[in-house]
Amino acid sequence: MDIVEELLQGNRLALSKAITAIENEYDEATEIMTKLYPHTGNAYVLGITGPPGAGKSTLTDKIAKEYRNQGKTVGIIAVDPTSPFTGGAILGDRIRMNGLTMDEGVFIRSMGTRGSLGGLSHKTADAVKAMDAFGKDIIIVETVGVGQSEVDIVKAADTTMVVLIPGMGDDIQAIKAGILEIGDLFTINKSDLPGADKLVREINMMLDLDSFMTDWRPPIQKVVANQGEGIPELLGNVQKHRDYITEKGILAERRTKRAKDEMLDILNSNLSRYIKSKIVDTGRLDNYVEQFQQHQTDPYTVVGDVMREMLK
Ligand SMILES: Nc1nc2c(ncn2[C@@H]2O[C@H](COP(=O)(O)OP(=O)(O)O)[C@@H](O)[C@H]2O)c(=O)[nH]1
Ligand SMILES: [Mg+2]
Repeated sequence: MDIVEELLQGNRLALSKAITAIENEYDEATEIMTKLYPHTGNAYVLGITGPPGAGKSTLTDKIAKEYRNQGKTVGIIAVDPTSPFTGGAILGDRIRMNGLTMDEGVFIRSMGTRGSLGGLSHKTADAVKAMDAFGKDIIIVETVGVGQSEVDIVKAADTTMVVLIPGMGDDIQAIKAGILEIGDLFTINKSDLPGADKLVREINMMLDLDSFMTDWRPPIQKVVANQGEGIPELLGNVQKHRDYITEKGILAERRTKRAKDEMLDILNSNLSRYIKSKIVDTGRLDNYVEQFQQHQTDPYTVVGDVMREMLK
């Protein structure tokens, strides 16, 4: 029996192998995705992002347990774009998500960059699909939210939760500016620490100024993740957002947009690979550059020629 059949029958090892193939861009990954695709589209994807140390993993653990209490199965993908080694990430998350690793209804996977950031958002999206096809009801994608690549990762989510903590000082301005547009929900974790209410007021003010505001105003919820305080309310807000985007057709819109981006993404990366194999690896690029330097030709002319050659 092949790995996809096993995965579809609920074999966890097969799911694990499929994600490893995706992560390492093994040749069979494309075939796996092709076979899995018809079985996707049933899971709901919750993105959790925020600065390092905000308590995202602690929160993910509590949220997953609450979903389990509701009888839902959960997949967790912890993406650490700063970590070149998934092994390290796994260790950290295992500690944070202790009780979950024993639960058959939860599947946890960490993904790092393995050297290059390129393609991480695409790989994350494919890992989400693998868990979706596996049959998980809810898939949580946890990622460190500081830059564009992380924002791209969160685009795979249906609902995006931004986690902030009090006492972040000036950093907060920069972080808030970047994540304001992507937050469907704002969670103020570590509300046991001073400054939580001040942070709520600040975010409220920023939301007041947001000219792109639709009729969904992101709720701002205070929680204490390590004590499990505020978690059921948080899930209530996720559900409200889910209902809202479903009723308004926004969920369908988002998924359509995602399918478009994905198609272009795959096309782009295939083209890049083709260009690398034909132009870079063969030494042609070096030859061209030499010619440019001697003013025998120019990049525009060469690219024109190369394009004609490729499209033949
Ligand atoms: N005081 C306090 N500490 C917390 C809370 N939630 C998590 N932490 C701690 O914050 C640290 C970072 O948590 P972690 O979940 O790894 O953060 P992540 O980097 O965002 O995933 C850990 O030491 C947690 O125990 C909270 O609500 N209050
Ligand atoms: Mg974490």
